[in-house]
Amino acid sequence: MKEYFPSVKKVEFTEDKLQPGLHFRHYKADEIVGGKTMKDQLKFGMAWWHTLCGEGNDPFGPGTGIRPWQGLESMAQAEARVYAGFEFMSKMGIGYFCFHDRDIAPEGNTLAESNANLDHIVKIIKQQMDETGIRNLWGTANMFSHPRFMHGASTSPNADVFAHCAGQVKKAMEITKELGGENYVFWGGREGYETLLNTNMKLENDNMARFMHMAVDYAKEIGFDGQFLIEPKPKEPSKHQYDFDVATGMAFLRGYGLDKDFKFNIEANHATLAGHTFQHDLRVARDNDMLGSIDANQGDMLLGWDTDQFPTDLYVSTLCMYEVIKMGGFTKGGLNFDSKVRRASFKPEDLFYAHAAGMDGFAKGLKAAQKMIDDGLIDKFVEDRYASWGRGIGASIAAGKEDFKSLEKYTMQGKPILHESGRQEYLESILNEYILGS
Ligand code: XLS
Ligand code: NI
Ligand code: NI
Repeated sequence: MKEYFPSVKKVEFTEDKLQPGLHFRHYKADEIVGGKTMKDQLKFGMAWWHTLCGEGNDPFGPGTGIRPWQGLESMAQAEARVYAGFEFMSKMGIGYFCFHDRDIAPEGNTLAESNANLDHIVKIIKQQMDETGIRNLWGTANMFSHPRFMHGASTSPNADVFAHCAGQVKKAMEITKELGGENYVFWGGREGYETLLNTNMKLENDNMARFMHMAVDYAKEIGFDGQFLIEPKPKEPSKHQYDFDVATGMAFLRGYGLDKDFKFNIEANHATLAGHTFQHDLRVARDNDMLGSIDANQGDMLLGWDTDQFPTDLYVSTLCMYEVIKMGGFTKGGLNFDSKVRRASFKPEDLFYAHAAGMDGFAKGLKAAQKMIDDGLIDKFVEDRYASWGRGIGASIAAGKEDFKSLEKYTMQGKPILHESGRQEYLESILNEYILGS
C-alpha cells in the first residue's frame, strides 16, 4: 500500500529528553497513571478538518502546506486522505478521530449526491478502522461553510435552510452511528447574529431547540447511543453565538428541556474567547455533571480570535486534567486535537511534531494533576477553607435550619469574624512544584 508520510516512522518514547527529532518525551502509551494507561486516560483524537483538510490559508493568503494528497480530483483526494489519515494516526499512536461530514467527503450538487459521496468514503473509513483498531470519537455536520448558511443553520430566518439542516444532520448521525461514534457534536458557528436590528432572537432560539429535539428523537429512532454534545463558542464566525459558554449553554438546555440529553464538548480557545480560563468552563460543566469531551488546543492571549494552536502550555494541560480526573476520567469523551499547525509549519512532518508536542503536554499535565490529587494538599487546603460550613452555624445553615431572623440574632451576639489567608501565591508555587516534579 502507498505510504503517504515515508519520511516519518512510528513515533516512540525516548528517555533522553535532549535527543533531537521526533519523539515523545513524556507520553508513554502503556504507562499507568491513576490506575489506567495514559492512552486510556487521555483518549487522544485527530481532527480530520485541521490535519487532513487544512493547508494554512488565512484571510491574507492561500494555504502554504505541502500535503501528499494535493492535486487529485476531489473524490480521489477524499480517499487518499482516509489512507493518509489512518497512516498518520497509526504512526502517532492516536486512537480516535473526529470529523465533519464535509471533511471526509466533498459536498455534491444535491443532498442526495453529498450522501452518496459520504457512503462511498464511510465504507473505506470503516475498513481502515477494522484494520487499525482506531475508533471514532465523534462526528458532526458542517453547517457553516456553504453560502446557504449565511444567515444561520437551524437558526436561519429561512425555513428551507432549517429543513436542509435536518436532512444533513440526519445523515451525519447515521454515518456517525455506522462508524461507532462515541459522541455527536453540535457546534453552532453560524447559530447567532450580527445585529439585533434584523434578528428575532426568541424565534431563533426556539428553532435551535426544536432542531435539537428532532435530533434526540431521531437518535432514539435509529438506536444511536452516542452522547450528544454542545460545543460552546462566544463568537467567530458570528459576532454573537448562542452557545456562548457552558453556563449559557446550560441555561438554554434547561430552558428547553434538553439538559438530560446533552453534555458539553469544551474547547480551550473558545473558553478564553468567552473571557474565561479553560479550567473555568471545565469546572462549570463538571459541577453540573455535564463535562463530556474536550477540544484540546490553545489560543494566543494577544489575539482576539480562535487561533487553534497545539496545546503546549503545561499549566493549562495540568489544570484541565485535574478537572478530568476529578470527574472520574473520560467515559465517552476524549481529547480531540482541534488544533492546526502554524502557516509557516508547512511541511508534512510538522503535523507529526505538532501532535507529539500536544500529546507530551497532556501526558505531563496528566501526571502532574494525578500527583496533585494523590497528595491531596490542594484539596485539603480547599476543604479547610470551607470548614466553617461543616460545623456550628455553617452546618445549621446548610441543613436549612436557619433564616434571616435567626441569623440576625446569631450575628447580634457580637462574636468576632475570624479569617484565614487565601494563600494564592503559596498554592501557585505548589502547582509549579507538581509540574516541575512530575
Ligand atoms: C470551531 C470549532 C469546530 C468544532 C467542530 O471553532 O472548534 O472546529 O470543533 O465543528
Ligand atoms: Ni472545536
Ligand atoms: Ni474552535
